[in-house]
Amino acid sequence: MAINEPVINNSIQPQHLVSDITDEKDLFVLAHAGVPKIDAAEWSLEICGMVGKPLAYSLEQLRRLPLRQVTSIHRCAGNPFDPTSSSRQIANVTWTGVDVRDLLDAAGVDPAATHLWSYGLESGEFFGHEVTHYVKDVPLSRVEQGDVLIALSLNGEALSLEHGFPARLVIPGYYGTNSVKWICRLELADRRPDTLFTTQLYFDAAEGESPRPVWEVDSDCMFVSPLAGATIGETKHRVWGRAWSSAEVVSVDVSTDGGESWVAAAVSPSVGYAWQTFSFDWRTPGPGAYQLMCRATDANGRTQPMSGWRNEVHSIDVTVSAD
Ligand SMILES: Nc1nc2c(c(=O)[nH]1)N[C@H]1C(S)=C(S)[C@@H](COP(=O)(O)O)O[C@H]1N2
Ligand SMILES: [Mo]
Repeated sequence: MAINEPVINNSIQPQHLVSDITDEKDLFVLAHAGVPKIDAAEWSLEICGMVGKPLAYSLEQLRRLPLRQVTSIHRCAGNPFDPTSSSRQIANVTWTGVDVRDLLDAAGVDPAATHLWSYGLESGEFFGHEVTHYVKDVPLSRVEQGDVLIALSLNGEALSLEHGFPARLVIPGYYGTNSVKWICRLELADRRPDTLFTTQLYFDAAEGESPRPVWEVDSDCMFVSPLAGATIGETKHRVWGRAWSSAEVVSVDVSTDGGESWVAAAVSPSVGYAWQTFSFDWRTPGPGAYQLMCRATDANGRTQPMSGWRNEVHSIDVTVSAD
């Protein structure tokens, strides 16, 4: 039997950020140990661990529960072996599903539980590591805030197999790595699980800091127009892009001189967990080569490093032509 292997298709282009909601065909796909085969009729979601009453739901049972819709950024953290490399795989999509809070209420969570462990169905191999279930965790306090979903659909359509059919976890505001696809088990516990994707990978430290789980999305932004390498003819050009973070983005600063000076761009209001749009009318100073940069700051005061981390400042080179 062939071993399941990683599926990594994360070539997000700025053009994919033009539409407010990312089309499924433009979405990245990540599957560390490959895409499993699923029999929906056999599938169930088990809720176990530190609960009063362990439960199991079939797909039909889940579909009959109250469903809610959440539009959220969907952000891959990039290569788990290398958080210092820039990665900007971002999308903005609408999920429909059951709030995990409702499922946990039905099961009766032990007050001593602190973490929710989630299991994907698949097994396979990830760069020499054997994977039996893709396991992640989230603090129970995040689940209790609401909008953590067992999602059944993406942009109004039933989930496709590669995006997690029949059901996946979605944790708005958290990196995509936490949103476990092909979910089969939710387990309540009073600690973090010690597994490959929780305490070995996706547990990283910026220089001088102690390791922390890759949970909340860092502040970040990206130019959509102009494109890197573009030649601009106009004397006035509308520079724009998308900005996002786990908290509201309160400002985006733009530099047109390689980071020497910065001006505040206009930023659209924050709506739920969706990305925000920034824009800036650039009066070009004259023909020549320019380096444009953008830098977002969120309501918690977190801004972007200039280099050396997954959310480093986005920088593009453009040319202003003579005519
Ligand atoms: N079961 C399972 N869930 C998973 C993964 C995985 O490998 N297995 N990859 C994660 C990562 S790293 C990301 S970025 C998102 C990607 O979701 P998508 O492929 O639907 O865009 O799924 C997450 N959920
Ligand atoms: Mo990812």
